[in-house]
Amino acid sequence: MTEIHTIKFDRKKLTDVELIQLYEAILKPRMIEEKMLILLRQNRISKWFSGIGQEAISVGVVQALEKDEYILPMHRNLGIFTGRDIALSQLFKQWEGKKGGFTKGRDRSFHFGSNEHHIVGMISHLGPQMGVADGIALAHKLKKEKKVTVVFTGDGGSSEGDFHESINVAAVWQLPVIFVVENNGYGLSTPSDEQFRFKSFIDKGPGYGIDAVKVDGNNLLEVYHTIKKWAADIRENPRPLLLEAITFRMRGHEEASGTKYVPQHLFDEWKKKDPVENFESWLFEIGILTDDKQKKIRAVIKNEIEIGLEEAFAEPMPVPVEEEEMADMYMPYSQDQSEPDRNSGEEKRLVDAIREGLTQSMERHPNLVLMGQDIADYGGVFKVTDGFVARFGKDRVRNTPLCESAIVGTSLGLSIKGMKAMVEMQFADFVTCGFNQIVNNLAKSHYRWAQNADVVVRMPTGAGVAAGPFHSQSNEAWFFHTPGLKVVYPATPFDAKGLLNMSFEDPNPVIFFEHKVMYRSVSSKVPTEFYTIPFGKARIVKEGKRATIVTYGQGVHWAVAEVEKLGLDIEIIDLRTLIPYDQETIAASIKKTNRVLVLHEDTITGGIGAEIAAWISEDLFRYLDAPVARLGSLDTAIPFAATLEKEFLPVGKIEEKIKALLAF
Ligand SMILES: Cc1ncc(C[n+]2csc(CCOP(=O)(O)OP(=O)(O)O)c2C)c(N)n1
Repeated sequence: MTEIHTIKFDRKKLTDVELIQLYEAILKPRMIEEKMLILLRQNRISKWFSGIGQEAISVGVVQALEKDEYILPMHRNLGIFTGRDIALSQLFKQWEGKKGGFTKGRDRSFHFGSNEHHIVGMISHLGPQMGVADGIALAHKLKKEKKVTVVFTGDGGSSEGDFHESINVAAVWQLPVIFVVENNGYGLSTPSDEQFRFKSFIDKGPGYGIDAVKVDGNNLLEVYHTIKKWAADIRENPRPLLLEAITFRMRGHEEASGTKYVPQHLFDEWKKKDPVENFESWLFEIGILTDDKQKKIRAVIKNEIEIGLEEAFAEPMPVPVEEEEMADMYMPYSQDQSEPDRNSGEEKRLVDAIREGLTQSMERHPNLVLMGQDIADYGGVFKVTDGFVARFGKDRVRNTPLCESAIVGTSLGLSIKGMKAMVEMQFADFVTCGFNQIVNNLAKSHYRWAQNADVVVRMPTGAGVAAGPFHSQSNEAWFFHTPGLKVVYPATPFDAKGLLNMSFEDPNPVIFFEHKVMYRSVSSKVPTEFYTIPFGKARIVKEGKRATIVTYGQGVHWAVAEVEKLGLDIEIIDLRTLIPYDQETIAASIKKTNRVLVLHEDTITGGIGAEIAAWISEDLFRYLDAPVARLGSLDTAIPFAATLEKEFLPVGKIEEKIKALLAF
């Protein structure tokens, strides 16, 4: 029994049994950590982020919630995992990178989720967690499930834009999320006064128009009672809460990084507030805990840890199987391969075809939610969702604040709850503000912990409207280079509707490009009924024998116009989807024509054409009578003045390029 006892506890109506359960719950993560620190010194585990001294927050939160309420913890929240009764052997395997962990050895430490345990682990970037929590809470709210979601952040992580964006979204949409800020004084080596200027996180509550409360983060019962009370209230009356838990990081950022930058007196002061020892000594004091009882509890936990460790160490390191690694980037989905008759239906513009596809997918999937800036009553800046609110209601057609990162995070949260989401980027250029969530969260979560992101990000893209560097970019190559995403880029209204519908059928994240110039300038026949077009099947736009042009998007229309003008016997292939792209159709064409030009609107260096040209050179070299030709835009930002923009685009150079290819 320890003697220090500086924290005052109020048991309220907790029974003796419940107090002992709370004691077991806080002791377990402490004992696991103590064991991990020994294993670390023995070089048997590689990295450790200690939560010693902060356990009361995790334990108080997890014990106060219902078992089926989602928690999104950070790197020091072991108590959340043990509180959800995760098998220790599986947890230890996760830390050791074993296949029997939660990520098949693909991600480390607490970077995993488990729907079974209603836990969504972090990605390293910290802040993105908060947007994901918004999505889970939105799903609960839409389904009227009366559940609370709790998400953690540190005082350091709260400097990230995601903190602001996610709390603001939760406030505007009145989402049942508790944002727990563990204010432990440091973000790595940076003390709070170099991290922020305000005195207290709760001062931010009124700024967002939400409630905010502060608790002693080392007082298990204070955390527990506070969460119990607020969670009960929020379940009935959904809204966010900002909860600041004051605590202290008793060890280094991670074990290898030391603590030299922390003054000793802080350790001395906070040692007296140790959450486990204080709770323990109070339980002794009120006669609920005895030496004998304590010994028994410790023995049970120790035994569980040892058995878990034995099992985890016994498992060999994972043996890589390339096909499995590749396949797991995506959720398996077997798509309908049939295509409807291209010549049926009515003449429609690209924008109308997209609107029709979106409408039909909304009817087909009642769990599909649309989110984007100005997409509700205003109908979006390109009017794609015009009239949708009247038809589907504001719950499913949601105007968002100006915050791409939080909204993409929200879309993943909806997926976790089995819903589908569409995020409309107002312009493809603005995706940079949601980039992290797309390339690190949406793209990687299936590979990491088998959670698909059932999300379509619609991207009004492209130049030709004299809109300058930030409303004209072609940025498909950024996503093409990110495993885990599918990238779709239709060139006709017929394809746009079918491919958009397929994007909503496919449970994987799809980046869907829509060319702004083509919205209202390109028309084709579009069947009125629902149909899909399979991904990975290019279209031969025009057959020819002398050369092949491989292209997509606006490039298709440029190529057709140029070849018609020149009257040449050239085959034109529209890729339609970039990931996956159709190597079979390209190869068959090149075997016939022996010459190829890869053409796109995007800038040339590192564009998609570079990849396709490299693949053709490597795999089809023996069929080529000329080097693979490539044509894209100038390697500059996109200029505003129409004369400059015209020169930037490759359209004026196609004739010369084709002639050189044929003459080689
Ligand atoms: C975007 C990003 N920047 C930097 C880091 C490196 N990093 C990891 S944890 C951390 C400190 C986080 O501090 P805080 O949020 O207060 O949590 P604590 O470690 O104190 O629990 C930093 C800088 C990171 N993981 N992600």
